[in-house]
Amino acid sequence: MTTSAIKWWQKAVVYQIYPRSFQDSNGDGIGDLKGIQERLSYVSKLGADVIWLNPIYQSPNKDNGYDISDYQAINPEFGTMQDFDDLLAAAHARDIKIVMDLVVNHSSDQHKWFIESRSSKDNDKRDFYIWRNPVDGHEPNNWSSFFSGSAWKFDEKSGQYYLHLFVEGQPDLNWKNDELRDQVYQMMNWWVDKGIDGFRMDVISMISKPDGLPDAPLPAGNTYANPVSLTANGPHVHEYLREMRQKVLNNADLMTVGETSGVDIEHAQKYAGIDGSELNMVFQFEHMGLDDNPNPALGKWDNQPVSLVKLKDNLSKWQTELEGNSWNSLYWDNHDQPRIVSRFGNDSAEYREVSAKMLATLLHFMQGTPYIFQGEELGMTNAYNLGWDDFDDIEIINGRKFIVDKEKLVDNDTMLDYVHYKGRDNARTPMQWTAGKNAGFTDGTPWLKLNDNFETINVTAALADDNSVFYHYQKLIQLRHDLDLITTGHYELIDPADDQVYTYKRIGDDQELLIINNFTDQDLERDYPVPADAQLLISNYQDDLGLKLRPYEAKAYLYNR
Ligand code: ISL
Ligand code: CA
Repeated sequence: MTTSAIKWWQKAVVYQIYPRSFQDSNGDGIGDLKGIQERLSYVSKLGADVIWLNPIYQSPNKDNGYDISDYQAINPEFGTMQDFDDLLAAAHARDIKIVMDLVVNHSSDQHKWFIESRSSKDNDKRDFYIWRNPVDGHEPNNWSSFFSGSAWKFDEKSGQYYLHLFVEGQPDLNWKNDELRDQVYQMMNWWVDKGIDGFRMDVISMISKPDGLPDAPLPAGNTYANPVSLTANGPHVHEYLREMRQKVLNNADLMTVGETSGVDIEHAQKYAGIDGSELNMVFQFEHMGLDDNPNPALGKWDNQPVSLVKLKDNLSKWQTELEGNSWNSLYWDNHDQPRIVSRFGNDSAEYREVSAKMLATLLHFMQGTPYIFQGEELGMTNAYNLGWDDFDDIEIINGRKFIVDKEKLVDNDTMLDYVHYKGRDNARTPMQWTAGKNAGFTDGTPWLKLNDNFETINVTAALADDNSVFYHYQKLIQLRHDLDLITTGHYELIDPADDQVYTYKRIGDDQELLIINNFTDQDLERDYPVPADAQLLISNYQDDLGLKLRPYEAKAYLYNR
């Protein structure tokens, strides 16, 4: 890849904001748009180029805003459309772009389309959703919802079931319907005309369902089957995205990222092809599934550490296979994942900061567009102080009902361990700004309990400490902006079978980078050839002992070839 061909979003770093938990401005305990605007200087200081906002639209909040009842209205909890316009203008004044969440695999069951659709079989919006007759008095197929139980909900009034791959309040839209697609594009263009800078597209890989909606393979002993192998990358998905590209995305210089659950390399190359026919990049999930439970009925619920060799193998595959034909997104954390330092790092007092910096270094020298989820840049950890009465996330609540109460697959305490390891609320606790009341997030009662470590881990402390995780992220962002090699270099993994250290190169015409990451709490030694005049660009220790590596040591060298 040549430097002159670099697109702005290929050199950009994205900061993801979960509005509900970022900054409350009016004391109701819920983060809001004005709160975000107050904190823009913080995002500027970090150096991020783009903010991705999780959904801020009108929503009954069955799945925290991912169930949208009006795509063109702001959820009053977050403010008004004027607040949004002000935020967008304020961000642009600081040269920060704003990417919006687009949730059009499903709507809320309170959306006017669904209210009409449900009203009768011959309503002209009936076909905007996926309705089927019962089969032998049962659900039309064996698909499970991604949030437990059947993916079908029976509607007494019309005697049919509707499909909801997520919760009941999230009926799936029928993308086969031309008028539906047209309405979605109109809505998107309305946001583009407002001047937004792009879209993050929620489960966009699932918008085209397989013909005939066949059963999914049912693991022995299970009642319902995870349909992802059938619902992801369906028969018309690329056709729909090409159409969207023509009708919306080409109308401005946007950044687009598809959240593509179930994506493989072959499909990613299409979704994110550099020919520009669909999207700019995708979020793939394979590296987030390496620590899933071996029992498919338990899915993600487990508490076992990831294998470094598998992680290397997987990330390297994505680096290699997408190079030159499509584009990666790079992420560890988001609002659906636990905190990375607690998952792949070490969140003990001794190693939290150094391992958080190691993970950052490992990811931020790769090819792709990096995403940082709020608080990741502080090394925020999982929230072990939250108990069953504190959780808000529907995935956790339904998961416990199904796995513990109904199917009795594990007991309550084991499930709690799993939730503390993997649950989505780990990411969703309020942002930790100060050591003061409610971590400076709100004057009121926070909607979700704070992580009780906010007195030590917070923005004020991070900004006052030259060696903080924050400044390490700031430096990584700066390096990406300054050094095109991080965007363009060819990726090469060193020692794939080494299960302690993750080392790779980024190779350019004249220079190369060597990135070394000790994944263990051990002192180790390696013998990579490093030229004597190599320049140390960044490290998470104060001094450099060369290839004698201390616990979680991470560093990057730059040298001429
Ligand atoms: O969160 C997951 C596992 O913990 C994923 O299965 C997730 O549900 C999937 O990646 C889709 O996520 C997106 O759509 C969901 C929403 O709940 C998530 O927050 C969103 O990121 C439904 O809209
Ligand atoms: Ca508020």
